Amino acid sequence: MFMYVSGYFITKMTKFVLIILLSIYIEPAKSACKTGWFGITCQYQCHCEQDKCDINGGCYDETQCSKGWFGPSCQYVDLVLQADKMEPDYFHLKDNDESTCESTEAFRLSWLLNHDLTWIRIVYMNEADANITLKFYYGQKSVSYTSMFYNFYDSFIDIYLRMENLTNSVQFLFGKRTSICDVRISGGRNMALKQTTWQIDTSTIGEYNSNNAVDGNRDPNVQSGSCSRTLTTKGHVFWNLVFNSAVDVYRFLIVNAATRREQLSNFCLTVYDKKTRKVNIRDESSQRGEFAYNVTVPTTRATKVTISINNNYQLVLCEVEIFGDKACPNNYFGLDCERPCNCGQDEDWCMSATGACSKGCRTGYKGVDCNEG
Ligand SMILES: [Ca+2]
Ligand SMILES: [Ca+2]
Repeated sequence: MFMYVSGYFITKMTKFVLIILLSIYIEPAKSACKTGWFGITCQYQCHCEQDKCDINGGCYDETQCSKGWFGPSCQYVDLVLQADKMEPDYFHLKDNDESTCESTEAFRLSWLLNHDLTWIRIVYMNEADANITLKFYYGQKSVSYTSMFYNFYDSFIDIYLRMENLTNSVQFLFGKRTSICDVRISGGRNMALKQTTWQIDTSTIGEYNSNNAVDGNRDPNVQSGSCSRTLTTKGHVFWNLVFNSAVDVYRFLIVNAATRREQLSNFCLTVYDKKTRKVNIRDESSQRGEFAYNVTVPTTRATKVTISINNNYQLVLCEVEIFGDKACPNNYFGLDCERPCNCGQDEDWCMSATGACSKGCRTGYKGVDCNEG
């Protein structure tokens, strides 16, 4: 008698269990890392709104990439938001909202810095339109590109480029009045984060460890425990970073300490590539030291980066961010080059960032990453 369960109750119980199971199933796999990080070894910084990243860096709870970030796992900096000038100044093209649009025939973005551009995304209100021309400039001079391909999707296009020289201005021409909702220009992802570092003396472990400069925290307060600092021995002081695997780099952000900023003036930045070719960039701008240094170079294959100062007492770096992308082996892409490309032809150019193919996906595959059957 006690074992009797009515049919009605069983149905209710089944429903209840089903709902529980379903809610466990649809619950996104949240990152097991500290808030603000994701990845197998928690090596990637989360760039979803409110730090709501799943284990792959995707955004849950209907959040999207934080303003200033876009692309796979929100890992790519948006240079549109870093532009010093937009003419005309279209607010809705840079508001991180794909539902707000502007009607335009043309606009132009300019930066004080020079950039090597690799990838541009344009989001349309309606169907993406093939009728678009991009013009690049360095000051008044026109800059050409060595290759470019367009990939069309329902409401956006991706344009991938290889530039001949650095550019500081891009003009978008649509041919006729067109409703555009968002424009993104990739400034790469931060490849320096959590990489292997060391500095001239290893005795400064702990509080001023060399890896404080790649901990994802730009806090310029030396006492906060997020800056690297060498000991005070006068001579050639240096800080080194080695990438886990080769990367293509084009932009550096070096955050100075808030106090005694003059110590970092006249630093030398050296980029080593596979053939130990050196690209030296010396700061000659000032003796007083800036809050932060932005340095751009044409895309350079890098395995190691050194920041050094001659004849100095100390080298303090509160954060070093190096923007670019992985130099994936042929036919692989992804944050760790872990995903095979599905390009139609093996000699296709497959983008490390998205897996997009220069001559289209292999037959039977579609989508930005050519991964949908
Ligand atoms: Ca918008
Ligand atoms: Ca730091």
